[in-house]
Order: sequence, then structure tokens, then C-alpha cells
Amino acid sequence: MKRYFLADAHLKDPRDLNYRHLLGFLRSLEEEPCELFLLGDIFEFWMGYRHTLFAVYVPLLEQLRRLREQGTEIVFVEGNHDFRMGPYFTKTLGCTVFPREGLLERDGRRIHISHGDLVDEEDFPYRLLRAFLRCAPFYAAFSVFPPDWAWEIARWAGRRSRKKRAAREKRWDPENLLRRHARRRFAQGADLVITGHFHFPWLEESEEETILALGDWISQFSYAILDEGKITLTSYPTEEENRPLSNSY
Ligand SMILES: [Mn+2]
Repeated sequence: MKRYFLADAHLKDPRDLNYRHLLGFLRSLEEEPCELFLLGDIFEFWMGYRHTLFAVYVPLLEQLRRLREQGTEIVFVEGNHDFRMGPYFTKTLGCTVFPREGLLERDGRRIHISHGDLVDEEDFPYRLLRAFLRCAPFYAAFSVFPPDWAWEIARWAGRRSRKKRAAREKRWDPENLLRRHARRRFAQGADLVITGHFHFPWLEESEEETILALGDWISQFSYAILDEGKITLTSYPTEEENRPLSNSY
């Protein structure tokens, strides 16, 4: 069985090229049951309400449902834009959800999966913010807002953090951060460490160990396939020219 890994689509609008490509890619997986790993920030904003869904995500959720009906397993690791996936993901769709990270055994490999926003263990302000956004009182307070407001607030926060991120990325050294993160996971028994978050497709392999960063599904359309223990990093064929998305990233 083939296993597919992708992250960081930051979906906002079904008319966007990246959204349409993701639907096209997922449709192509209908041919045979597989396992699909979504490693966070698939959505620009997701908060798991009990009875409410954001309308823009219906096409994707329908496609995930079709895959599930055909026997595909879906594993979701929450990112920094999509968290508390909630009952729709776990119960209705029947996905396995990891809020932080997971260590799984597949095809004789021990795979550590996470979104990647926690790889920098010294970034205490971020870890604090992350914990705050996920704590029950914050969630309870945020849930009081009408979902339309929550959507606007999250979009505003997303635009702000992207500006800050552009400045921060200049100082980022993802290879080093990822190697350090992977070494710790190797010590805990993993032999394949996969993250997203950095929007940086990268694969480093030695005989026994592999580090993989997935890149993004915004403009790179990169993803990984695990087939009989062998991992490859590839990208989705794009026949259309990369037109600007409906919103600026
Ligand atoms: Mn992220």
C-alpha cells in the first residue's frame, strides 16, 4: 500500500489554484486504497466546532470523505493554523488526529510525524503562544464569537504572521533545525522523521535514517510517497500556469 504525505496547503478558497490542485491530486488517489498523511496547515484556519463547518472547506471535506469510503486511511497532524480538529474529523470522517506528533510503524520503518512548528525547542515565546491558543479557556472564549467573526480574526492574524514570518525566515536555518530535531527523534527510535511547516522541500538520507521536510502545497505542490519502505519526494504535475492566487500570500 502506498502512503502519501503532504502539508502546508493553507487552503482559503476553492477557486485558488492550490485548492484545485489538491482536489485533483486527492481524486487521483481514488484508484486504490492508500494511506494519506496530512501534516498540518492544510487549512488556512480550522477550529473544530461541534456543528459548524466553514463553507469554503466543504469541497475538500467531501473529497476526504470519498477517500475514506473507498478504504483510504487518513492521519492528520495539527499545524499552527488548524487545531482542535474536532468531532467532524475524528468521528464523521474517522481520521486519526495527532495534536502534536506521532510515532508510527509502517512498512518496517519507524516514522516520526509532526507539523514542524515545534522543532525549534528554544523558541519559548512561540511555545507559550501555541499552548495558550490551545488551552480550554481560550477555546471556550473564542467559541463564543460567531464563526464568521472567528474566520475574519484568524485571517487577519494569518496575514500579520506571514509578514513577520518573511522577516524571520531570513534568519531561519531550517536544515540545522531539522537535523537537530531529527537527531532527538532518532534517539527515541524513529528512523524516518517527517515535518512540514518550513515550506522547504528537503530530503536527507543515510543508510539507516531519513529526514524529510515536505515543502508546501501553495506553489511547490511537493509531497512524499512511501512505498515498501522507500521514501521519495516529488511534486504534483501542474499543467496550468501558476496563476496568482485569489489572495496574496
Ligand atoms: Mn505551519
